[in-house]
Amino acid sequence: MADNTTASTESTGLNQAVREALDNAPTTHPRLLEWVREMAEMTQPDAIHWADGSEEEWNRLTTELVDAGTFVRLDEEKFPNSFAAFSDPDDVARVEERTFICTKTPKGAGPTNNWEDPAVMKETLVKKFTGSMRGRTMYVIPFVMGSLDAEDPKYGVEITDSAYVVCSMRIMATIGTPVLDKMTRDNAFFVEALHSLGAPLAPGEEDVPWPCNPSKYIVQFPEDRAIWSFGSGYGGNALLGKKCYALRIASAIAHDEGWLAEHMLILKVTDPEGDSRFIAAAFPSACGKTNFAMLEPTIDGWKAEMVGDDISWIRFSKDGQARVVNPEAGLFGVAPGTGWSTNPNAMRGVARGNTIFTNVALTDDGGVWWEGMTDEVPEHLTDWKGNDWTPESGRPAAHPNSRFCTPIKQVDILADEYDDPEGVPLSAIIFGGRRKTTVPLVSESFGWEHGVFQGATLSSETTAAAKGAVGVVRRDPMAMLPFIGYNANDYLEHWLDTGARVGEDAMPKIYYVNWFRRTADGGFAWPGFGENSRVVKWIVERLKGTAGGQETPVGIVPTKEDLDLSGLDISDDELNAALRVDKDEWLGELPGIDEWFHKLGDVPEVILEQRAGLEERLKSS
Ligand code: GTP
Ligand code: SPV
Ligand code: MN
Repeated sequence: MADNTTASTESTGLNQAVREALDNAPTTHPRLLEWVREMAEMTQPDAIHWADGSEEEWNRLTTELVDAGTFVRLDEEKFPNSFAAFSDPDDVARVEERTFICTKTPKGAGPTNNWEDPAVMKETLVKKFTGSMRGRTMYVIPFVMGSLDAEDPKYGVEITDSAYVVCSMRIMATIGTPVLDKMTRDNAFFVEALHSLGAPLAPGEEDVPWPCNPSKYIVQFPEDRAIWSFGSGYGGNALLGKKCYALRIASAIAHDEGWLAEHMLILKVTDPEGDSRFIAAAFPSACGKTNFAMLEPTIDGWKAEMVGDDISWIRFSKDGQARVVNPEAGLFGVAPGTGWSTNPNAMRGVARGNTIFTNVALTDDGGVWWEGMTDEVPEHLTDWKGNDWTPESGRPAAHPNSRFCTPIKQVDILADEYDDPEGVPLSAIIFGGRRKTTVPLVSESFGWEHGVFQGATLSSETTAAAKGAVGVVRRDPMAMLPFIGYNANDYLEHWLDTGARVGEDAMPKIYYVNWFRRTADGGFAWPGFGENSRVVKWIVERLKGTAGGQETPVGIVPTKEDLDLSGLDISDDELNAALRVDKDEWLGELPGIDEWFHKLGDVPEVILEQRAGLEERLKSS
């Protein structure tokens, strides 16, 4: 790796290829031209490529990635136009410790984010980025999150030195010429999203398949609406339209503009009468959003379709109707546990091809495999680290956070309305987490404020989606802990204010689910996946006013009789374990909630009142 700290002492001038790319830029957008030039001067790439988003470009870049050893081309029959990539073993997930919200004051970032003064952070980052693209091509990717036909299209431009990022962004967002043309015509504002692997190449130095840098910085400047990401090539760290823009920056924009940017899937449900409703659900990373969004109902007459699987932008029209948009154009889904029996819709989508897999295992015949993909385990694989693997190896073949990146249009249960620029009307919001105990299968909130309390105290066991310990219970408000781009107290206040402004009656009803509760013998109490349609049915019937439920201290919970259990193979013990609201377990939950509120420090009064109300109801129950 070249030493980029010496960059400023060497030539900082732009080479001829770069100067030509700037002079012949396919845009006249003044700020864009200025910004790209500044970033080129700082990062000193060998060349600049303006991504047009074309198929020809995809073919060229994927071929280059195969030649570089970053991609393995999969068997054309099994997975047409698809590739497997294997990351550096130290670059496999989001890095929350290295993620920063840089606002003028520490209070702007709040108690849950890492903060640094923007000027100080810029100084650090300028050093990191200086010369960081030497020996590489700088790609400029114009993109839009959500529809290009939206009233106020949310533009961004990602500058990156990773062709893997360009190919992945082409799947995850609308990119290239149509975006750039409209952005230029309207001289539109765009989020500046700078990304570098931080792995410059000295002249003649040979590249590695997955360049990255041990020193990582995932930095958001919400007040400037800007993103600087250094050192990682992986998912949420590097595909800057996704978590950095559509959640962290967008949540700050949403706070200012009166809407919500959330870590939620969007599901369309049609009941046997033919009435359709849209439901959004917030579960923390690797807690079941993609699977729930692609649910295959196991109950007669019910139909589920997908609108989105990870991110929701919820706006409120003048008549107070909540409308939700999925700003993404692709899925970046967890591979392990996604299989023909649990999520056939995802498997069919992926099998259509045009997919980038990262950190899965390779089969001997040019396919891919991961834990849970098929019931049968292959006898021999090449694991995600490139080693021989057999079932006796005693370690996972695919990394627990291995992913598939697939165009959303390949999902055959995609709802027609998925890309409606105005979004779809939202009837219910579900919060959920991964809890072995305490939290029942489903409960209905007593109202908006109680629902916001449920969201504010949402808890879940940590997963492999972020670097760090797995299985530790932590509070994850609205499944947004790693993604709130400002002060979490203000975020909760914003939820409350939005409800008050729009009016309780017009707001979606709030539910809280837990697919992950365990029985005494340690197994899952509830079978999950397609069987979650039974919970959806109860929710829809509650919305219609036709289903019963029992009032408990934590919300309205269905009894066995209120749930449609026809044809379900479940024991009484399991069902009791799934539905039970245990007073002692919940009283034991209160210290954790108090500790969390103490950490937040400035929790809205209304939420503290909800906390008191819960304790009162528990003690008098
Ligand atoms: P991110 O993409 O990280 O935001 O994750 P996600 O919330 O979309 O999670 P995903 O649907 O990919 O599921 C993650 C893991 O949870 C997979 O291993 C699934 O097999 C498992 N899972 C999903 N739904 C269920 C369920 O209903 N029951 C059980 N037991 N496991 C589930
Ligand atoms: C998550 O971690 O919630 C994801 C994957 O959806 S990533 O894009 O890496 O953030
Ligand atoms: Mn996610």
